[in-house]
Amino acid sequence: MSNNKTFTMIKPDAVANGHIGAILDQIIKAGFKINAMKYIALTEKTAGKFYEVHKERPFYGELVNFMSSGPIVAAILEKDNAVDDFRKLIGATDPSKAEEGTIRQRFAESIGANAVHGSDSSENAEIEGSFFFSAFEKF
Ligand code: 3AN
Repeated sequence: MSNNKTFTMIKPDAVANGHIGAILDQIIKAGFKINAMKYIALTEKTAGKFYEVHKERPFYGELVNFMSSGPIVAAILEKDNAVDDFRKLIGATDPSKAEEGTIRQRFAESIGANAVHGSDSSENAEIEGSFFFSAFEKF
């Protein structure tokens, strides 16, 4: 599978804290093109479905509650080596361990409220992007 797309969400904490613009600016300046984007709120049901792979993890309930607590920005991003380059740009899951200058180091509050999501493989990027966007919404 080609590795030129990834999927991201700007999470409710970063939206509530006014960081949408700064985060998008950092993403675009890092060379990512926006292939699809929407400002939307997940319900508990849709968040639960999106994070179904984490169902058995102890933080699943907390994660679903948090991700349905306010609006998010969902987007498909395009760039060579998109998945790995985006994971580098956002930094470690735990913002206290994220490298200086990464999106999570700059904008995240905690391991749960960690500002952004980034797909962990091209296969998951495709699944996650299709969860939010139809063919008519991708450019
Ligand atoms: P990443 O998003 O960096 O791939 P994963 O896949 O391990 O991290 O976890 C998915 C999401 O679950 C994270 N983005 C974070 O919001 C949440 N999460 C991960 N670990 C914890 C934890 N220990 N406590 C609360 N939430 C967590």
